[in-house]
Amino acid sequence: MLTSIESSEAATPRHDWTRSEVEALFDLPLPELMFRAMAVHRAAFDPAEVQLSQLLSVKTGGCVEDCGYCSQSAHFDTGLKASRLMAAETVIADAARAKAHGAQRFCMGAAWRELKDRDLPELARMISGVKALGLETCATLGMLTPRQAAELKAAGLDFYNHNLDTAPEDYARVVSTRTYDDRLETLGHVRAAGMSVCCGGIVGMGESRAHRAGLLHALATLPVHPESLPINALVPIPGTPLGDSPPLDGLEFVRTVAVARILCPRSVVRLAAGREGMSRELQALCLMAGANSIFIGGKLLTTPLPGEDQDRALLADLGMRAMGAQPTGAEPLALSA
Ligand code: SAM
Ligand code: DTB
Ligand code: SF4
Repeated sequence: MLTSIESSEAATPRHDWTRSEVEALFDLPLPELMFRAMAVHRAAFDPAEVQLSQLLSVKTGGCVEDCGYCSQSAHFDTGLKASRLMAAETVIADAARAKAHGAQRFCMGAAWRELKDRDLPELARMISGVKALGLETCATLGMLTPRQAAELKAAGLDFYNHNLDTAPEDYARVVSTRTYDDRLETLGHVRAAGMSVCCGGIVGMGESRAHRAGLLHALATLPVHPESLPINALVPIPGTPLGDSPPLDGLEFVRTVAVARILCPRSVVRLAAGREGMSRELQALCLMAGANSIFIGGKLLTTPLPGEDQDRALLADLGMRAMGAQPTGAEPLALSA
């Protein structure tokens, strides 16, 4: 039985959370935090379902931004080879393979500070081709103008990923070449164009618990909660300023997921980067705490994910299935063979 607090928590998403309320959630005994997150999760979603996305880096490396976690920044020597924007046909062929392997959404990422108009025609072909396969489309291409956002929407883009990464007061430690307000401005253009928002952040960058609370507070007090909310665990990249960050304790990561679930009860919370470094048991705790999306396909943008066989075995062992797939009882596998 849910108490009235937990059921109302799920029924009416709030946008007026205070920082101290968010910090108090982080400070709850873990069993209490998990119970509340699980109750909220069940009120809006089937907890046996997980949304499956696949990423492709359609333009890799050489980025002018200095995000201290990123393998693709031209400011740091990470040994990554830069490449130009891929041809639409190549991307569409990759998306078709992703769909055949069980992906529901295909996300195209580019190492750009901002989208340039000259690249829009190729991107529009890419997006409409991926959409025509019957996949949900997502892109992450840096800052957008209102007109560019409208053109991407017209091409068939369903989601735009643009992360806030950390708390507002921690942002300058992580990135110096843009501001939090720059990020919020693009998110506003994405909303105004009628696209869904994918927005989250990274933990394990040496930030404090107060900063993790500040990130989630910023996300939960947006005018509309992001439809997708990725929580990335830093994948440490040698050569980047944050590459030597001390790893975040797994239970603190679970707390972060649980708090995100409670704050944004209707959002799909994604267990995003860093899954490769996590045990099956830690991933299971995150999925129980309210994460209900993962990236699949063996690779994020430039860093590895668990292999398809490992993901299939994990979901089968947990009795979980792809979002929207029929429960079969006999075969609870989410990924196609
Ligand atoms: N250039 C675009 C931008 O920054 O918005 C899109 C690509 S960028 C790689 C997408 C997101 O990936 C970043 O906002 C960040 O949250 C995440 N990310 C990048 N490098 C990461 C790393 N090493 N570990 C975890 N997350 C990372
Ligand atoms: C998000 O929040 N995580 C994904 C997606 N949005 C674009 C990217 C993770 C990138 C991890 C580092 C890499 O593979 O380069
Ligand atoms: Fe560029 Fe995005 Fe990497 Fe920042 S996170 S350096 S904007 S590719």
